[in-house]
Amino acid sequence: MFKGPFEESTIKRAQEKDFLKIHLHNLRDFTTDRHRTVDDTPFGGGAGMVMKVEPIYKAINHIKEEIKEKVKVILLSPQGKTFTQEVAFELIKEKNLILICGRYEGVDERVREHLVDEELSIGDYVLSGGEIAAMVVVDALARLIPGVVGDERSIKEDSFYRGLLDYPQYTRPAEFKGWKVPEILRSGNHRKIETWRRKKMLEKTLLRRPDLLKKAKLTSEEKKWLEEIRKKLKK
Ligand code: 4HQ
Repeated sequence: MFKGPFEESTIKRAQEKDFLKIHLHNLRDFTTDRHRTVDDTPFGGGAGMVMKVEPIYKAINHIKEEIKEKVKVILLSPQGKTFTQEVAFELIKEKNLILICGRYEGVDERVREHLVDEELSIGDYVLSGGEIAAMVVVDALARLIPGVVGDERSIKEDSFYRGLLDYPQYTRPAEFKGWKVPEILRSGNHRKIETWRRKKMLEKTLLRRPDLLKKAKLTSEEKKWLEEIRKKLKK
């Protein structure tokens, strides 16, 4: 599952430049029975299967013994704290991460109680397994490593870097089927363009994700603009 996504684009580049090393481990390699069983029926009954604690314990120990460095153990699950850009900026400070990907209906609670440092969810929906969630986390982190994304500016200008949505972007042609690019962007007046963009970020965030504004770090000028935009929209 990991092969394709890890061999493309940002993650590929990060690995080639030796900024990132990804090691994949199959939990079945940490079993001892003939069928290499990683799941079992739940105590107390009920539908579905539960990931066993022992293979996960052995896998984590194996990795920890191998790297002999500080490592943060993360479980991907819908019960976790939501993985946001803010969490990404925290996680990128870590030297090593173990991302545990579960299948079936979940993992034995003792994994959370004794083996995991942090439980993360990539969003409120149910995936078939933690693998795609782990890939999402790896991708978001890889592009934060200095030197991986060519232009450092693009990280700072990212949507969410400042907790706001992006401003609208356009490229050539200046007119297509009568649909015009805003005149200001073609004016060459960089001060005015900058102001227009900052106001558009506020407007878009207010309209689509007002929840983000509570946390966004705004300058006093931006707070003033935001009030103006609020008034304008009420009319
Ligand atoms: N799953 N964010 C169930 C997720 C998920 C999510 C992973 C499905 C774990 C057992 N993981 N397995 N959302 O839905 O991270």
